[in-house]
Amino acid sequence: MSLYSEAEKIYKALGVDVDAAFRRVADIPVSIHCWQGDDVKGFENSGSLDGGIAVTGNYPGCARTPEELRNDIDKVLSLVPGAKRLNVHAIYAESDGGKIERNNITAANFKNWMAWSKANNVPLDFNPTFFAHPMAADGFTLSNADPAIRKYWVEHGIACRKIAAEFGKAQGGACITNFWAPDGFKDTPVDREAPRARLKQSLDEIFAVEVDEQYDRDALECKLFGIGAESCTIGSHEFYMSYAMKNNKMVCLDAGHFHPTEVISDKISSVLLFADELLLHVSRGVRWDSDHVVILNDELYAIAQEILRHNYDKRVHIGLDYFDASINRIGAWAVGARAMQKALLAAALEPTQLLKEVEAAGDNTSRLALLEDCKNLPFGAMWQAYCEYCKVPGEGWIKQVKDYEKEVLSKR
Ligand code: RNT
Ligand code: ZN
Repeated sequence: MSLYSEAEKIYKALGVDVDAAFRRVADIPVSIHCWQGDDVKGFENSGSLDGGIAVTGNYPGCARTPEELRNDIDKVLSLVPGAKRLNVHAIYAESDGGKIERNNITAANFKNWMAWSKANNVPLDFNPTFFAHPMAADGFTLSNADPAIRKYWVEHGIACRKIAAEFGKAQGGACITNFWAPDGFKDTPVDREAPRARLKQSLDEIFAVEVDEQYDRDALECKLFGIGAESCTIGSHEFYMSYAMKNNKMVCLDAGHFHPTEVISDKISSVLLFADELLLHVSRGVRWDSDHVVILNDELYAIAQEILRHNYDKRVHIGLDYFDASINRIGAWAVGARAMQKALLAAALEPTQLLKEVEAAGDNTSRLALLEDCKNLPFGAMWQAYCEYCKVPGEGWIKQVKDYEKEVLSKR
């Protein structure tokens, strides 16, 4: 008797259909972020990373060109089970030698990404880039008091939605476009209202341009604070939640963008009682929004449980958002994406029906006991089998990363 069939019996006794769980999880797309591969640099050479986010480490082998980055992504995708999407930022625009102006970019600047998407059958998501640019030097973009600067960023937002719609058309399904702007004050402002009014005005101007919903859907990402913008973030939780609800947009909840004791897993069911869809940035903050590699911790389990227990498979869009340059970037990427898959699989293999029954009966003792016993289920055998089902390596996958490091990364 194999480890797998023993394990399957144990799950079956709890009322869990393992085959159905594999099929279900393999069908939930996870949008893998392109920016783990090159430390959020992009191809513009217009300035170093800012906006209150930071990448630390200088592990050798960073992708230097679009081709290198796409090759690295191919490697990562080969190590991650389940349905995948690729999340691209506007700074990953390519030009044929000319200078890229963010307010003027078009789908032509992403034709190589679109060709890659088609060839690999991996749909694209998109993000305007409101940071790492001379026009963002004072820390204010869409809420800037200077009308010329604000106009530039509004034009960027409009250009990005048009590009996203082209992606959507080409891939036959909506591209999710996520708006995050770093705007905020280092020290206590006197007027918190005016910049927020300008941000609202900018978003109104951006979304006033008709873009087919079938091809582009927009999300708005709030944040508590950023480095250098500790005292007041213009795009706060209340700001974007209100804006999104009123204007029929999605909110994006980033796991690192709230108070350290606050968790996004608890927010999902609240948001989805009022909105059709929601975007997540699955990340791991260590003491601050440090964007550490996602690992299988309590909060990751909880996020996956919330999605699966309430059958939000199609209403929650899962995006990854972390960047670590202190270790092999491909390994970092794959660890995080595989952890997301593990959490989804564990949630799909949970005896949810049983748990709901004891809860409904008011038997909180059994609920606690069962939840604890679930931690002893033979998940390892299931993970290995799920990886085989998805034709990706289970145990021992890191060897492939090490080989790639030797053959490819170390020669850069
Ligand atoms: C920053 C936000 C944002 C970025 C990416 C690169 O705090 O989380 O989503 O990480 O757009
Ligand atoms: Zn994010």
